[in-house]
Amino acid sequence: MSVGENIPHDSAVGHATGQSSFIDDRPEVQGEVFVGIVTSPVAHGKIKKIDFQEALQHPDVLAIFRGRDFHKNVWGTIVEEQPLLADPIVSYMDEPVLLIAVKDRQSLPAVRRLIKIEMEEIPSIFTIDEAVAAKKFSYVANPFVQGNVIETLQKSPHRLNGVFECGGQEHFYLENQAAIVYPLENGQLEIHSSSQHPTETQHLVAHAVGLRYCDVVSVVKRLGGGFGGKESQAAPFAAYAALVATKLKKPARCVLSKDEDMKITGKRHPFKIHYEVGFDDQGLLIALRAQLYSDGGAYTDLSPSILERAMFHLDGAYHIPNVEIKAACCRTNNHSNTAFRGFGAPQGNMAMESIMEDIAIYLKKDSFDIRRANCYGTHQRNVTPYGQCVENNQLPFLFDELYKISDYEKRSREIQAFNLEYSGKVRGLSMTATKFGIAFTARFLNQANALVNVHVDGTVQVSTGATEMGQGVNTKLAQIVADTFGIPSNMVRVMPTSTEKNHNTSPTAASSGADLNGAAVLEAASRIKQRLQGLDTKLSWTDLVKKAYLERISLGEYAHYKTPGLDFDKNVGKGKAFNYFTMGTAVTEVEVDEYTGESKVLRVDILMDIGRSINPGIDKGQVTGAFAQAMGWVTTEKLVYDQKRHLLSHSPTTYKIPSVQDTPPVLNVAFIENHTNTVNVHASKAVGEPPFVLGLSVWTAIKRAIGVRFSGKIIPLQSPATGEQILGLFKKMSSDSHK
Ligand code: MTE
Ligand code: QUE
Ligand code: MOS
Repeated sequence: MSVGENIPHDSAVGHATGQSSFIDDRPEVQGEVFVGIVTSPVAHGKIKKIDFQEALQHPDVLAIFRGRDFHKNVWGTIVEEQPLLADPIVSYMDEPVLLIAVKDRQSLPAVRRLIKIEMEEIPSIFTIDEAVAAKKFSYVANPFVQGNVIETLQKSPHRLNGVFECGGQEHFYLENQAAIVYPLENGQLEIHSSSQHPTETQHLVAHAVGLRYCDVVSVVKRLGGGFGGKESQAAPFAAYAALVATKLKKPARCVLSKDEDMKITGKRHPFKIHYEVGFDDQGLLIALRAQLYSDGGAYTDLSPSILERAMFHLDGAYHIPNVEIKAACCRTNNHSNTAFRGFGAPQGNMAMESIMEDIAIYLKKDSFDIRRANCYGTHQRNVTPYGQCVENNQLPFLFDELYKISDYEKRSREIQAFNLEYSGKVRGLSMTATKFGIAFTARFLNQANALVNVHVDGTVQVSTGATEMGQGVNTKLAQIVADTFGIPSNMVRVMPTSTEKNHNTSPTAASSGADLNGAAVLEAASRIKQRLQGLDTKLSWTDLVKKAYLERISLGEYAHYKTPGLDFDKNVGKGKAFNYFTMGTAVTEVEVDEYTGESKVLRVDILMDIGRSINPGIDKGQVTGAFAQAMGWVTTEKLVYDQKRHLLSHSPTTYKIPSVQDTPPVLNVAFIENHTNTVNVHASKAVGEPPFVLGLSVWTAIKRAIGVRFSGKIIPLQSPATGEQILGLFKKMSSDSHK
């Protein structure tokens, strides 16, 4: 019981009624100050002079700080190289440069106008092409190689090559970056922030103001969405508040506006992928050679791990006998790009799905047949480019089953008929798939710890390093504990995440929050249960707990979990990188208007293997949410900059995320039965990121729809497929075909 039930999200009522408390909902305490940020006016330059004397005279201003005021003005999750406040070199437009401590945040615009920054500009690099030409890389990965690519490419009956580009994406969480820091006794600090990684926040704050880790407590109650954007990049804002709190010995609050957040923080990595693919008459892949470039922006951040995950997911759901994948991360003068749901996998997978459509057009076959033929096998053709065997492979079944339940064949014929009848509109149908590797590819992160306290009234408090950002991890953890004890899940409270209770935690990321913390919680709760089983088992739960207390039996437990068996070695590019794979297929039908370029999603069918779900209702929400988010990425969410690299699309009026009107009128989500994933807690599978990749079917369906008018021609569609791009393609391709 409890595990597998559709228990409502533990914040469902709170969110719907507005009672859930986020960082900026915390009541202002006496003496509290607000921390405003002043940012760079150029994308690349040297600060010659900052004059803030006049600003200091403003009655609301308490102090102004520069980078040099930090104990240590440098941070970085993988490489320590990024200044907290740029000083003297700024490396991207709107990079934070100064902090203003004010009594009232309303004064900030007036104060900012009193500050003069003199810059000496330095030439900038904004695009992947410019960075590649200048050999500006923040990271070059060791390639993945299998078989003999050069020889097999040469011998392939058919070859295609091309360049595929996809754009970035703004996280658009509803709660912007936010932190409040309270100074305690003896210089200690208590941080409350909206972070996916409380431990990184604790560590960075300690470095920034010169404290030991034991003098900093970092608390996260919940996030109003993170999506990867608050994994590494939440920490600097806590450091800003910590600096002010330490210097002024007052509580300090740093909360960004949407515009500021969109301009300052990093986004999904744009990618440019060059490829050459060889295949036979049936469309079976023989060889693939690919070179991936990502735009990491000005600093390294998590880019190396994101680039690697793109390499790991370039294969998508398809077996490639001979393959060579090279990859590099470009250093540019853009905001430092960061984790975003999928973590590079969508970008890699997208290139492959694009190739699948191209092969289909080239061979004049249905792209479903090409995909199905290339799909990883269950006993053969099941080794990935990095040498890991695809075990428990459900992909062939997922393809065939969705083909049936989505009525693919019949609808395909109907769409052909529709497209023959001229209406100024064309329709496309396309099925894509994902095989999402679950585990942090950085092995040390695959660990978690949990604390379970049973109180004498029988209620339970649970604490882990997992952060609740809407994905429902707290509800799942409560279910696991309730299930272990055989009690209703409302007797279990998941407490705010705090580094005081759970130390050295990993970020809640890589979709493994519930996996890792769930396993640790299960272990802790099981040990308590074992101790209770020594007592009279006929007693009710509460009487049993009371008796255990009187018998002086410990009712608390702490446990640690690490994922066994991971051994990927990046020096040779081989090994077991993932604990298992979450798999799924999706088929999308779109309609594209030839005269406006507008695209509409008519119907979506999704079929996934998420193992034995701990909470199918929450998981369904994850699937539909991720799909919609991906749909935005591949259609309307375009980041636009001016020549100086000001972000022009810095608010919801100019940056178009999917709205309720864009929701597909038919959106069917189904899960297959699979109880065999015994390598994970309760045989469940992670669900947070994998369905994002399925949103690619919207893009491939658009690509197919455009292709209707240009029979046999490969459609060089890039992502996002905005109306502008689609219209441009129709125009260009029709004028080309008249030449
Ligand atoms: N769902 C909601 N509602 N809000 C979020 O911020 N983040 C996603 C996903 N689902 C997110 C979400 C990302 S990027 C990840 S890695 C996972 O949730 C993290 O949570 P989990 O590991 O507990 O699934
Ligand atoms: C998936 C992820 C992450 C990852 C690898 C994945 C992730 C993350 C890191 C990471 C890597 C190196 C570090 C570090 C973190 O790797 O979220 O602190 O030094 O943070 O496959 O989601
Ligand atoms: Mo998710 S991008 O791994 O935070």
